[in-house]
Amino acid sequence: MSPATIWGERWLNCEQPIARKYMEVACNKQSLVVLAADKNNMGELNDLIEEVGDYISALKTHVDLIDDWSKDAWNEFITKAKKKDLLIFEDRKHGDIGKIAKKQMGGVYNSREWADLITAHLISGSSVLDGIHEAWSEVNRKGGVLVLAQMSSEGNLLELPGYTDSVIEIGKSHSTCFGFIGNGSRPNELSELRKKVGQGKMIWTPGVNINVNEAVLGQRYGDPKEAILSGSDAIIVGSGIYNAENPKDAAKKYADISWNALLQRCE
Ligand code: S5P
Repeated sequence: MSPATIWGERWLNCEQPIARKYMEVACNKQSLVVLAADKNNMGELNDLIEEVGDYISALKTHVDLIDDWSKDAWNEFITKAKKKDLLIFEDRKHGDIGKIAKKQMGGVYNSREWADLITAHLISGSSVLDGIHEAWSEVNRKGGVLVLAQMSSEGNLLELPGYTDSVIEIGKSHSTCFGFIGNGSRPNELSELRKKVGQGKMIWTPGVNINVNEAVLGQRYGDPKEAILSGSDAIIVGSGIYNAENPKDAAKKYADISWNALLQRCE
């Protein structure tokens, strides 16, 4: 199915190449699944991407989780993921002032060179977005930031009155903001978020799992289908896939659920 048929105006009006790329890949693979590849070593990461890479549309990493990280091994892994047509999304959760966020895009991990997308909190204000933008520009790249507007964890302080609204206001008007992280575990909060964000930016949602009781340490889970129906454009799934008895089957299942929910949303 063509992206224009599925995404309609959002595809036609979209000015961000990365968002277009995501919408296109999602249609090709019929999947709105972003894999949270929260594994601790390169071997497991490589195995996981081989196994489920065909059923997901983006790869979310936490590069600092890896025990045996090396530049070469990482580059090889990223090359493999790109061959599977995946956007690379580093979940760095930046939050420092602009000039430091800019430097943090370099350093040992040098995420400005390989990450297409990156997360940031706006607790320090909009300069974090400018800093990240400048870091990408210096290596002749243009990436997108997913700004945390909501979180899935219980008792998170983004819920304090006014915070989410301020984040939406800044993010909506900033060209480096690709979209927002929304709380996948609470469909009503997601619908509210979509209303406020409008159609111009993406909303990607962690906190989804077919087995909602699997949440630990303050994580909260909601139903993946409900998340898409409530306005999410991508479900971020980690343990629901990599801890499954058969990760490939699990990835296929999340892909089907997400795609069918999108079709239902388009009806
Ligand atoms: O509010 C949030 C934001 C994020 S990015 N809640 C989250 O869980 N995440 C991330 O999504 C988290 O860092 C992890 O990588 C993933 C959820 O993993 P799961 O195993 O609970 O599906």
